[in-house]
Amino acid sequence: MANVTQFSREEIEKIYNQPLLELVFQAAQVHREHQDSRKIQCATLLSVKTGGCAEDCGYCSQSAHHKPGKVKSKLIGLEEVKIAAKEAREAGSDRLCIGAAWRSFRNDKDLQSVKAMIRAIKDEGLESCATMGMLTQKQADELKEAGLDYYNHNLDTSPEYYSKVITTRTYQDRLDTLEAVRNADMKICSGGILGLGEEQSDRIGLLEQLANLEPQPESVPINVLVPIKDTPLANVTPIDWVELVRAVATARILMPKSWVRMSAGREKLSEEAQAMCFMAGANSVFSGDRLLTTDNNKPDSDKILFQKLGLSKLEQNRPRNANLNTVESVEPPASQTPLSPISAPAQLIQIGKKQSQEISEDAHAYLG
Ligand code: SAM
Ligand code: DTB
Ligand code: SF4
Repeated sequence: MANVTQFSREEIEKIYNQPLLELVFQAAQVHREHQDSRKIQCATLLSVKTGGCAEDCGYCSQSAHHKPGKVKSKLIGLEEVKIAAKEAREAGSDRLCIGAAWRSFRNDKDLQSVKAMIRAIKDEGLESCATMGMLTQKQADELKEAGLDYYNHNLDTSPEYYSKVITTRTYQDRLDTLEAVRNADMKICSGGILGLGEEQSDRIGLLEQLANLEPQPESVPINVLVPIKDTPLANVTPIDWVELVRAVATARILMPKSWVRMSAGREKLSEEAQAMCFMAGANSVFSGDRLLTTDNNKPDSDKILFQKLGLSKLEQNRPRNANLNTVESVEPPASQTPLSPISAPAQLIQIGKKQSQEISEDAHAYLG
């Protein structure tokens, strides 16, 4: 069903700019209404082709336009993916996301190799995600046919700021690929990066774009810039953690049923800032000590943090070597009975009264 609710930028601004603790409280309530707030979904990343990318994304270590990205690897072999999938599963992840530094698929051979990788991930009983640049409808359909559950393609920032960061493609190119993913009946993983030198209004503009996608993305990764030496954004002033918490909380309120994932940049956050993000409704992380080309939190430190906070990994426990046709992709536990129900205050912030799809109806009913 189409989502006819349009969250306006003004409505989102009002939510985003509340006193921080009110915002976090509100997001925590929405979280408990729609999700099991004690569970954290864990995804593992694997770079299957690194560097040499034709795009010029100003933040990226893999762009051939910047010094660090000039060296490129070949597409790794299927066996490596099988090993990574097994390790990811054993480490408690339930999704493996494979990433390739491509503007788009170069040829059919690469597409067929990636399809084999997707099948191997599914055979391990994991959810599959891929991020490989732009897709045509035919490519999206083929990936779906191979068993791909999610396609990651970030909008990254607001439409207005986009060309300050990337010049080799447009915002509309991104939206077109997301549409192809949807048309292929795959789930969308789409989010952005904070700390690109953007204004607060750009962060709000990003959230506006994501929340108004029809339907909303099932996964919303929120990255904080990991500065890469010798890239155009290497020396941008780091973002305050409070802005991250505001973005996470606002994402949770606007997209109550999505996985809101603390993605790149988590390694530099204190335990306290991470705890605040979980309080604000983040319910997914990348686990494993590497992202694509940069470091991630050590599994031991995550274990300690989760123990301190009383959080546990979701671990959806699907059978290994599951038959592709019978494994259902598990949705966020939307209809779960809240663990510690907190009654909603009669009136929080008015964010619009227009008709919407179920997701947005919930948010509006709750908030309006
Ligand atoms: N090439 C594909 C694409 O751009 O869609 C997929 C790979 S790309 C590395 C995936 C996402 O990682 C980007 O859209 C961006 O949001 C994030 N990312 C890349 N480099 C980053 C960095 N240095 N710091 C934070 N996030 C980063
Ligand atoms: C996303 O939003 N973040 C992940 C995943 N999707 C593919 C990638 C983060 C990359 C961080 C920089 C690096 O390791 O190269
Ligand atoms: Fe990096 Fe992806 Fe941009 Fe290529 S398209 S430069 S891999 S972020």
